Amino acid sequence: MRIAVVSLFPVMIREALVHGVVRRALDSGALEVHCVDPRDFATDLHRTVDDRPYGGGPGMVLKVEPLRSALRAAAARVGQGGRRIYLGAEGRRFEQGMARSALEGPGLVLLAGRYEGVDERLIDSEIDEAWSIGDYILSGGELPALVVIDAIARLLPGTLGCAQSADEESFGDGLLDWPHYTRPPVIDGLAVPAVLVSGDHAAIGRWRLQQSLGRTWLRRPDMLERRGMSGAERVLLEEFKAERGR
Ligand code: 58G
Repeated sequence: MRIAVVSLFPVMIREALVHGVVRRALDSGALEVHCVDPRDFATDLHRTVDDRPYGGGPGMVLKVEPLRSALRAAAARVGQGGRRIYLGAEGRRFEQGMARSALEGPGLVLLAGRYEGVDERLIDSEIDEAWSIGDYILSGGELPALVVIDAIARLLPGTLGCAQSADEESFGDGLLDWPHYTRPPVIDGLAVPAVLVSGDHAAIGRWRLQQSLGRTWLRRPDMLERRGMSGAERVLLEEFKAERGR
């Protein structure tokens, strides 16, 4: 998977990619991240990339020409079929399924804007989609780009999110994760749920699914509504509710 990020702060991108799963994906070659700085494509003495907004108002807007050159250089790094995505609060909410769908193509071009945004004509002519990581405004698209890269990296071959089967993983099948425990078996009088040390793997599997269903019902009923439940799952959830009442 190739990802090219167009950003005025390439160091911010590169320095965030040296840890954990993302680093391993880069080291193994499963992931390539290329940074393209629009400033390198500015043609004037001062390497200008921004200008005042037409119509007036505060702040600056990223100019078309250096951004367009940078985007085209970035697209060339990714190759044919790489979707060009603008990160902005007006975009489509980024969700797990979008990270998964990214694996189907050769890669992505991510445009991280700064200032008040980018000239809309560039969005119209050089961008395929807009994605948002949530309903808040950030000072730049770099953190959203890193969020997208991280979510994709852990799905690549040889990483954790890939090793976990889709039906086991949180969100992979539209449910929240179950609770996790490790040693010691008792701490501050709090014991690990007995089923987890029973050695009964079928019972453990049922308990985990029940916890996932119960937590999703409690915290994200919207997710459960969208996903639906099998008959067996309904029984598990009813049992969760009954136990919670006691
Ligand atoms: C208004 C303000 C329009 C992504 C800023 C455009 C990017 C939030 C997200 C911008 C972002 C998100 C310039 C700074 C986009 C540009 C960027 N803020 N929620 N800010 O994913």
